[in-house]
Amino acid sequence: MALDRPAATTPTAAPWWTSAVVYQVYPRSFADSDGDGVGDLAGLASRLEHLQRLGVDVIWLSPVYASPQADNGYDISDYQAIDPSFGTLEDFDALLAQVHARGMKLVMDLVVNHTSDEHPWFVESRSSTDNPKRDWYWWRPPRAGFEAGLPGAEPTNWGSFFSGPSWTLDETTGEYYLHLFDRKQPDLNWENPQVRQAVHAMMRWWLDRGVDGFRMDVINLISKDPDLPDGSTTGVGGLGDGFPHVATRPGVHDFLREMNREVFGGRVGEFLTVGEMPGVTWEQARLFTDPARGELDMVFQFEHVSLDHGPGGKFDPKPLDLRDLKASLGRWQTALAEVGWNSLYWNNHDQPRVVSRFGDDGEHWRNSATALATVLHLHRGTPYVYQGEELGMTNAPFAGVHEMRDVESLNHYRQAVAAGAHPESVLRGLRAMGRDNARTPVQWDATPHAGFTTGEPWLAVNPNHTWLNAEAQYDDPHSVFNHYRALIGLRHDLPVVALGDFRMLLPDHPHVYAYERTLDDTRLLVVANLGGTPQTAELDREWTAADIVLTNNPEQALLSPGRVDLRPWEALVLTRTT
Ligand code: TEU
Repeated sequence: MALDRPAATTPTAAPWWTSAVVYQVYPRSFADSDGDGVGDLAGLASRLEHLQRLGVDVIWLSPVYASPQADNGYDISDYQAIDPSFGTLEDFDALLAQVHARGMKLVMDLVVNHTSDEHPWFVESRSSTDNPKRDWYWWRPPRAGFEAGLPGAEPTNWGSFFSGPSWTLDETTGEYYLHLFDRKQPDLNWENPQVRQAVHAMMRWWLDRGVDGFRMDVINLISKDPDLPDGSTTGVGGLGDGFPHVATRPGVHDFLREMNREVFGGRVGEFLTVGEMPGVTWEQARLFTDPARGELDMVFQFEHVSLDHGPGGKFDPKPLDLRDLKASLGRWQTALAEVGWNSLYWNNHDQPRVVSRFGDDGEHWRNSATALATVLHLHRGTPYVYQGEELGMTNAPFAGVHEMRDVESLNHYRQAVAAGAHPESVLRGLRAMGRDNARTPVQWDATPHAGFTTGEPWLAVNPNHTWLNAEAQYDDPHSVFNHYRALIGLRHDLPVVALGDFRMLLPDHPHVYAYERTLDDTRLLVVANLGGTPQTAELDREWTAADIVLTNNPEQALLSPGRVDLRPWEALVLTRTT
């Protein structure tokens, strides 16, 4: 991250990542080189041509560190070693050299809100109450008046993101330790300067190795209220909501500024930092991404990917109202227009596949995938493409919970059924919103296991890989893959895409998403029918004579003075000079 940022954001002085596109690799499911059914670094290296052809600039590599894999690598037991399932440090260095040789960058996934319970730091910390590393984690005695191990004895009533209490009793010392996620992911105590210094040293070690930055896992959760107060009992099973006491507290800003000074200070280079921040508001994001504050380049916010969460939460989905989506994304465009910067995403390894979620993975699969991509990519911000999204990969047809692997889904299923929910209704929520949907192997070709592995894949390949795969799309000018290539090309070639002002149009139209981008005398119009029935959109008459920059429909656009008639899932990009 360049700390001495330029004053203006004109095309010449804008940070490099304003015109960059990031591609997320979830290595476990990307490409397997040794036939063990799990993706690995050599497999990724063998597929770099795919990424170069797509035109992306940066690879965000989900964790490949040593890990017991309780949460598929988001539970780290050695930050400076590669898990044998992914390869070796030599494999990593070879991959990084190839990525750089191709003119791309690579950022690591920094998971430092918590470690694995098998990390030596935690093994030491749990060994005794007076161990020097005891205060590297959150330990507390049973709640006064309660017997250790019995319900209610947990130090707070907080629930875990992964179901159940967020405290686990450790028999060795008779105290509880905090884990906001799985019990195998104990939370680090960032109030302890020794913890921060150890994290900074590790980050510098990776930068010295040549990496180009970090995606920071739940980084807004690292500052807890040291009084550890109970949450309001609103959670499932009487578990309180600890979120207000651990999320986006003021201390996070101090920790990030310190991290910047200690890790990036004095370094010359083009770095990228993006903080994943569940629950962050646009007001808070302005502070985190204000270049003058030296904290982060951008954040991942969750407002737009929570709009279809029903009364029962994520696994109780409800239909998306496009007007809500436009209001949300429009709010973030306005909020970060003058100060800060947006990340732009539909997908990642935690979200269901957008073409199944917000599009139509049946009759209008291709057009809905390309329309959604067009709408997202031409906003102001840095787009993130999640592996397989560029192919239009869909949710998978899980027959039952036995085919799922994700700790969040499996814990939710157990807890919900134990609480009396009908298994089929719980499965419906998991099939629609479960994270395994994003983790089925990338579909490279129509061969068995889609060319992902020669062995038995750790998670079943989607049966639709027989027609939905990269090989089938490379040479099809109308494929999802080539539409993504075109969108990425527009960001590289047109300054108005990277730096133009944003203005939402037709905010109340229930099916059409339309907006304008303006830079100097150049205007760009994006207008898309995000639905399965024909729609008409009123446009300024000047757009009648505009040039068509991109469309996802090979048929002649139905442009007439003051309006455009859009076929189902038709997206149109027009440009003109004023
Ligand atoms: O996810 C943080 C987070 O908010 C999760 O609760 C996730 O968004 C949720 O599953 C959506 O319902 C990060 C990582 O991206 C995720 O893969 C890890 O499991 C989690 O942190 C713990 O490291």
